[in-house]
Amino acid sequence: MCAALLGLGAQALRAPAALPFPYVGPARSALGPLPPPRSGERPLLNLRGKTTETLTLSQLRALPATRYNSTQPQLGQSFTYQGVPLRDLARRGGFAGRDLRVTAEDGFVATITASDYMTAPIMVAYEAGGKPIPTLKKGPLLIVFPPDPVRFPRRPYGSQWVWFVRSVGPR
Ligand SMILES: Nc1nc2c(c(=O)[nH]1)N[C@H]1C(S)=C(S)[C@@H](COP(=O)(O)O)O[C@H]1N2
Ligand SMILES: [Mo]
Repeated sequence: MCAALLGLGAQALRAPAALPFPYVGPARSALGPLPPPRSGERPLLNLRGKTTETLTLSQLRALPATRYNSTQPQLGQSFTYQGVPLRDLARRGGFAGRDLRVTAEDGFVATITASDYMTAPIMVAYEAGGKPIPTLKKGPLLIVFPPDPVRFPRRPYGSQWVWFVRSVGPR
């Protein structure tokens, strides 16, 4: 029994294996200056670093991008999502390695841990199937997890699939 308990302990304590970050498009820096917003564009994301930076869609597109297929748990629909990895947003905001707080337009708040977003390409998605994400599909911004039900099972991760995302910052 002792060995079994020790075994379980080792299992629970083992750091999860890092998943690949499938970056797409031209190499982009998370830290560099961003293009000015396009005229008429509305602000989409508040990045709460030392100061708060408000990003539009074209500015989010200028940041490092990842893209993969995943199933949105509430919609039960799969899309090829594209967005900015939380790791890159956190680097830009100067809080990489700290647990994150993600807030939504409807007041919903979730925590995403550093041990998850630093080792897996969890993203703020701005595009699904090559198009901006409509409200009915939980856009314009939503959190998307890689399609790994072992590492990111619906419980407890379902509550971290935040939709209508408004801000990302340290917890
Ligand atoms: N913006 C927003 N995102 C949200 C929520 C919410 O109320 N508002 N609920 C969360 C919770 S608690 C869960 S369990 C899932 C809901 O997905 P489900 O209905 O498929 O379980 O979305 C998460 N994302
Ligand atoms: Mo939930």
